[in-house]
Amino acid sequence: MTDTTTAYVPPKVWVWNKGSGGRFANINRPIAGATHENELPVGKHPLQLYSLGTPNGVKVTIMLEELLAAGHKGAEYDAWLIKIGDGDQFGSGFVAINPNSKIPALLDRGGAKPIRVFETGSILLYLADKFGAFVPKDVGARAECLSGLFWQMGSAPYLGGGFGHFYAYATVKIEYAIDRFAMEVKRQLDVLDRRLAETGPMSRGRITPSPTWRSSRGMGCSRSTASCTTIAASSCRCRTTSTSGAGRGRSPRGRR
Ligand SMILES: N[C@@H](CCC(=O)N[C@@H](CS)C(=O)NCC(=O)O)C(=O)O
Repeated sequence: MTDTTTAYVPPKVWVWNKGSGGRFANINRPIAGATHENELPVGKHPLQLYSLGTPNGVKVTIMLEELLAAGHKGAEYDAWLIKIGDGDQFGSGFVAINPNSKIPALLDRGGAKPIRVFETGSILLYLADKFGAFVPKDVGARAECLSGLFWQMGSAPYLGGGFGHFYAYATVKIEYAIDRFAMEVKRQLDVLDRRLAETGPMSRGRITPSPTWRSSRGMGCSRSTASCTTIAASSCRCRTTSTSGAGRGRSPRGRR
């Protein structure tokens, strides 16, 4: 293993080094809040989805499509593209819906007052509650379903994202960081594989429905299979759905 321990001494107090480079250096900063004024577009449906076809973004799109496929007409939505590479997530309108400036974010305008929802796990649960769908009522089955959801939330975005960052985006390839994240991502995928081995067979990219952790593969996601497979466990009943942009042909309007 390369010895990287002598090259860098961490400072006692970290300061923001704008010149650190990396693919997202131009949009990343250590403070929250909007960087510019920008109103978000609003369509004709109560549900407004602001997102992008990333592994995190597609989770909510899949859930909405599954709700529609299950006959929940109220799940019709307008999908709006948030180009994170261009910094759209730091516009004032988006930050008002998600103060954490990450896609996806949802605005439900169906009630007396608009309800904002951010964090994919929270959005999935909100939709499940709103439509009384996909999360089992039985206390044991519900616990199992939510355990799968929270496991996924705690693992996939951070570990998958961390792996992707150090493996693909970092300007310096740090063997220790790549090894650490690769090992954890592999272990998480093994958790998922073992669970899927218990819950049902998989054929041609589709998981046969099983009581909990229903899942799918091949969702048209542009990132690694690892991330796609992992995030799929978040939606408790998924069938294969092709997704590109923020929504699969469901008013996927770009803003520019
Ligand atoms: N914990 C968040 C993670 C969302 C997330 O990391 N989104 C990424 C895209 S996959 C993003 O918006 N990145 C923009 C940025 O970091 O500025 C969730 O589950 O919603």
